[in-house]
Amino acid sequence: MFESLSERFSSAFATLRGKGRISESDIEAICDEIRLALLDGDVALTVVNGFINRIKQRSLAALPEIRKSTNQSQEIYSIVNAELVEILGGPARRIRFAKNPPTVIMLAGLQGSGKTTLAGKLALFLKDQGNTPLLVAADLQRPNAVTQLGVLAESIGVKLHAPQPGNGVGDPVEVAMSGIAFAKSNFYNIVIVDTAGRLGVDEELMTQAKNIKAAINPNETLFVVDAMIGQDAIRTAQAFEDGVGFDAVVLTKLDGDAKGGAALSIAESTKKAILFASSGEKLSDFDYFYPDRMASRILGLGDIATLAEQAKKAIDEGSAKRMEEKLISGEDFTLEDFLEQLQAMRKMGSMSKLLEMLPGANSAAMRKQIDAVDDDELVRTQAIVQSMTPKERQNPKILNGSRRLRIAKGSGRTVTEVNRLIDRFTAAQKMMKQMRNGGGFPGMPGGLMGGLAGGVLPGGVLPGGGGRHVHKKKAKKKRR
Ligand SMILES: Nc1nc2c(ncn2[C@@H]2O[C@H](COP(=O)(O)OP(=O)(O)O)[C@@H](O)[C@H]2O)c(=O)[nH]1
Ligand SMILES: [Mg+2]
Repeated sequence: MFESLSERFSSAFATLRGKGRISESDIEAICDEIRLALLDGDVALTVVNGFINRIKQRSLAALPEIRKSTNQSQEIYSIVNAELVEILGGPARRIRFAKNPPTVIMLAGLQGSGKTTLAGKLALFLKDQGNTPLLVAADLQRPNAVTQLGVLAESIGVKLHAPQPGNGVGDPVEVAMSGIAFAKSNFYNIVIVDTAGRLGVDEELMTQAKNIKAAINPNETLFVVDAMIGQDAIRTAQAFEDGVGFDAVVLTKLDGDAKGGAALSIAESTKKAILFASSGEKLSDFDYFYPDRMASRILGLGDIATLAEQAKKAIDEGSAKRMEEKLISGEDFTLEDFLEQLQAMRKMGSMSKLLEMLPGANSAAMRKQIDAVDDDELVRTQAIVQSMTPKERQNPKILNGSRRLRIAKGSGRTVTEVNRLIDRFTAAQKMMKQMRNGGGFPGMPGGLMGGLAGGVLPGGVLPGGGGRHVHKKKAKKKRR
């Protein structure tokens, strides 16, 4: 998502950067370009118009000040970024927990929008934070809806409250209410109520959701919407607001290749916060929604904050510290470290998703690398490194022909693959040295970047090799 949008923002700003001194007509020109990019990206017309007007007004009003700046395009960039964060909902909002537990969260939305999946993701997310969630299956419309939630609940070790089998269809309002009573008497501190959806907005669906809501009075009613449905998202949101009423939005399927217009227009058009973002079919593809990080991605700056957080989760503190000390002391990055980083990366999830968070991920060159990433490569690479002796991992220089042949046999790979890995590792090692001198990505465990570069990127090495380098190189290329 956002690839084409982000590419167009980048190129619009590249033109502006080339100007040096910025005039009123330059501001008009970039506003026109952004306007077209947003409309092509399926952002709602009213949202686009408001956005462009604010940018134009702010930029023109600040023009005398901007002209004094040594980096005038950067000033405009900051205004666009601030307005982008604003239409994405401003400061991130968090769940409002009930003063007296349980906190009741109800999910509403069209069929297929991702409610049931979200119920599981949310339960896991809250459980990991030390809560005791209860999942309530109040979707009695489809026969296997209860089973679907039951399977999810079991896989994450969360209790499911569902109608007793054999009781006929059952009443969703009753199931929801008995779920809350069950949570109270058994000390579950959060109740997540999954409800039924239809393919389109219809009267009966709205009434049912409204009745459930009236009966259980949730602390948060979340409208779940598939970001792939584009302009329809706004109409659907309006219908749910009128028919049921909701407190916040959850965007799902942000991993899709849609243009992303819904994500951009929904907060602005509903005036509700986007609380969570769902970005894949796996239960871990889920997080709070951060307007500033999303804006950064759209502007082509990547999402280093999320990447660093995920890295922190996957890499244990001791190993991160050891890596840092190594970087500082100038000690060599060994295959042993490399293996450790690869294992951590596997814990972090899909490689292409991780790489998409890097600055410049939507540039043509990076896109090509990301598209060529093969997640199984990580597994193969790991097998090769594991077939080396500890001595070889510490000192790859001793890897002569016969050792390489033995490793290839041991890991079931070819000698060519072993050679390629060693070449990549050497390149990664070099990159680590560069990072030591260049500062690297702020907040990123250093070794991880080495792992990324040597382990999975088909081209071998990331562009630039360190935080500052990336920007410099990109800027240079674009100006030509
Ligand atoms: N790619 C992707 N698929 C998702 C996401 N969330 C849900 N899905 C898929 O969308 C389909 C419908 O999801 P489901 O939770 O059953 O929707 P519900 O009808 O609203 O309960 C399922 O195949 C899910 O695996 C997401 O964030 N990304
Ligand atoms: Mg469902």
